Amino acid sequence: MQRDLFEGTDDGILKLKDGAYLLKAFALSSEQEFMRFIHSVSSEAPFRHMLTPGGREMSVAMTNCGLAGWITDKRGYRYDHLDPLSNTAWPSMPLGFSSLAEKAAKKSGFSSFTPNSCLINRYEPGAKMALHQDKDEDDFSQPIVSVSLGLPAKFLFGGLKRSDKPLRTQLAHGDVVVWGGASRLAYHGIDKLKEGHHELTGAYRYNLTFRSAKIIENLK
Ligand code: MD3
Ligand code: FE
Repeated sequence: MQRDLFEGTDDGILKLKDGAYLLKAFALSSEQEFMRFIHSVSSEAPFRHMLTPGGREMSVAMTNCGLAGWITDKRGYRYDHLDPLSNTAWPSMPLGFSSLAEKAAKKSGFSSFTPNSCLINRYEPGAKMALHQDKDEDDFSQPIVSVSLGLPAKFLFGGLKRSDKPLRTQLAHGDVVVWGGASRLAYHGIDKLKEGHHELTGAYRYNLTFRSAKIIENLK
């Protein structure tokens, strides 16, 4: 059992590392709402394979909701309040989802998390995300909260340097992880997704990351 690799807390919260807390199955009771929400967001702002600044197509398909959305193209990585596919605002973030993320953050000791952006990643078999840091936000005192749905994936959790040997753990359907404090700028990635079938998501894994992008003051 992976459980005994990690330090437990009284609340069913597992501490992965300083600042990183796993709330096993925390989103399970909202799985239907999450899937309905993903389908409604992607009917307005479709999943797409964005280009890295180096010109390579990402294997993970992405969309966003909220005041700001994370995008990448040849001009770089950034947040924008418009979907570049439609030049209109991203779909809004339902209150129920930001409140689940806020609740998870609070349980992990981050009492004033106010996400204004949610990146939705869709993995098909073979899709992966190379080791990277999330550093396009303005305020690293705010955590990022992730919700995993569907097929399980192997998560790589490294240190503050790319060369730090990553810890490996599985992220399963319904798992919520809060990444803040000393873990906020840790390198992380997802191994190539294995084929499988999940009763709710079929051949896919979805990951939602709730973020405080603080883009508002940057908007023209
Ligand atoms: C650790 N997503 O969207 S979620 C991403 O499963 C991203 O799709 C992965 O990395 C996914 O940027 C991993 C877990 C995660 C998210 C943000 C983090 C771990 C993190 C930020 C800092 C440290
Ligand atoms: Fe990331």
